[in-house]
Order: sequence, then C-alpha cells, then structure tokens
Amino acid sequence: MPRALITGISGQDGSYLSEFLLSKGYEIHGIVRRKAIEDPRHGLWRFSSEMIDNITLHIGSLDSYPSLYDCVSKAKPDEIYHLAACSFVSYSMEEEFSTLDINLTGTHHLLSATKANAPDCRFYFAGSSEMFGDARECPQNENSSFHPRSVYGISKLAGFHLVRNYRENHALKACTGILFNHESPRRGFEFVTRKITSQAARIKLGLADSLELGNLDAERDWGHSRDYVKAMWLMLQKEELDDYVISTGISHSVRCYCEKAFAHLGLDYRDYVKTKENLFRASETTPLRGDSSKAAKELGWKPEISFDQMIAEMVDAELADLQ
Ligand code: F7E
Repeated sequence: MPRALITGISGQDGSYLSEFLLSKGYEIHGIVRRKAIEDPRHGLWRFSSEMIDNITLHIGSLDSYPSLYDCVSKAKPDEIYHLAACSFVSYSMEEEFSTLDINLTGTHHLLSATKANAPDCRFYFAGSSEMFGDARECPQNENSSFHPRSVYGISKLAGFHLVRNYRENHALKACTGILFNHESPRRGFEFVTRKITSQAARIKLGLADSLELGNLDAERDWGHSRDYVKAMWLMLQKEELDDYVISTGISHSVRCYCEKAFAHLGLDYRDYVKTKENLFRASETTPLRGDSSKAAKELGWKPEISFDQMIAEMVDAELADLQ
C-alpha cells in the first residue's frame, strides 16, 4: 500500500486529495498543528468522522524543522504533497515577514527533512499562478516569465526555485504544480468565490441584505479543487518529474461570478452587490489565464467540472448548510 504524507491536509485541497488518494488505496498521513487536533470541530471541519478514522495525523509546524523531520521519519512516505502555506494574498500584503518566512523556510525545512529521511520519496510543491503576477503574456504557460505582485507570489516563486534546485542538485524527485485559482464548497470564507456564494445564499434566505466587494472587474481562471488534486497525483506518477501549469484556460471577472451565483438563486446581483474602495487590492495582478496544454499532453489531465457547475455546487452547498 503506497503511503502519502500531506501538509495542509485540513485545507480545501488537502481534504479532496485525501479522499482521492484513499480511493486509490493509499495510506494517508497528514501534518496538522496541535490546535487542529485539540479543536477538531473547527480545525478538521472539512473531514467526516469516518475520514478522520482513515487517516493518521501528525502534529507538526512548518516553522519547526525538528517537527517536520520527525513527521517524515515516522510516516516514511512514498509521496509528499506540500500544500500548507499562508495562502490569502491580501494578508500577505500586511504580513510580509511571516508569509515569506512560513512559505519559503517551511518549504525548505520540508525539502531538507525529506532528503534526510525519505530520499526516494516523490515530492509535490503547490506553486501558484500568483508567481506570474504582472504577466507579460496571456495565457501563461510553463515558459512565461514571472513577475509576482505580492509577497505571497514571491514566496511561491522562491519555493519553486528551491524545489527545482533540490531536483537538479540533490537528486530529489520533486516538482511544482503552478495551479491557477481553484474553488469548491470547502473554500475558506476569505476568498472571493466563497464570500460571494455564502453571502448570496444568506441574502436569499433573508439573513443578509447586501454584499461588499472590491474590484468587480478583476479576472481569474477559476477551476474546481476536485479536478486539480488529480493533477497533483498525476504529476508524481511520471517517471521523470517536471513542473506543470494547471488551469481551465478560461478566465471570468468577479462580476461574472456574482452574476451567475445570484442568478442561480433567482436574484440579480446588481440589487445587492456594493463595491468598497478598501477592498480593492493595492497591487492587482494582470488578468491571469493559464495554458495547461503541457499537462493535457504529458499527463492526460483536463478539467472536468465547468465554471457553471462549480458555482451551482457552491451555492447549493451554502443553502443546504444554512437550512
Ligand atoms: O481573489 C478580487 C481580488 O482572494 C480573487 C489563492 O488561493 O488563488 C487565490 O488567490 C480576485 C482578486 O484569490 C474581493 O482582488 C474583489 O483579483 O479569491 P481571491 P487570489 O488572490 O486570486 C491563487 C492562485 C493562490 O495561489 C492563492 O493562494 O478577486 N476581489 N473583491 C476580492 N477578493 C477577495 N478575497 N475579497 C473581495 O471582497
């Protein structure tokens, strides 16, 4: 039975990836912070109790090399999926030092612990389209130049180079997935898609009367997390590991997301959505849209859940939760 170790297992991608790998017969190990185990109702809300019984959780923290060393040596994984990070871009603008420290030094700790304890293990690093930032071409692929516009993007770009360096100079089987935005009903509430679907559902049920957002014209290439975790796994099954852009190839504006989410509830977003100057980003990226043709050709990966299906699933899940 292959063994996988997942950092960030309690997050959106970690929970879908665990379910996917369990269905493939993996033994799953995850690294969580102590407080997630002490308060599982909050820290592990994305997992059913049956799922929790099926995974082995280790207490560890990206800022502690000894704890990661211990987790890797106990789990003895065949595959590591490094998903944990400070991932909210807006916070990274306010909390530059801790974002860079946790995202970059944490990745370094884990790479080094892997090299020491599981040198034959395959290692996946969660990169991000934020690495492209002020992109000079559209769509962006693996050969596009990087120009991050946030400390989060800088931390992911530096992590990407570190992973490549371990692959080239330390013979570690490591790669990066450059993932564009991916959403689901398990998305955190701070991200714009979840903010829209949760508030739209509350408005529908008479629990709220408006939604405040920043730039409605910002564009993103939004896919579904369930599709994207499959790409992570496919990347690690290749004989020679490489880096891949994972995206849908279609971008939409925040306004379009609102229009569709509210329309799914029989509402017109223009009656409820207000823009607030303080919710605009100080430095926005150029419209990001990915070109995943390399992943399609070499991994046989393509997204299966459409933009409209994803929004409908998210809105329906909000309504079900509230009701
Ligand atoms: O913003 C605009 C905002 O916070 C999307 C993370 O997973 O994907 C995610 O990063 C867009 C931006 O995600 C609001 O200005 C407008 O243009 O949902 P978001 P993100 O920053 O794109 C990448 C690939 C990652 O790697 C990250 O970890 O929506 N926007 N009004 C707003 N955004 C938020 N959050 N809130 C608003 O009110």
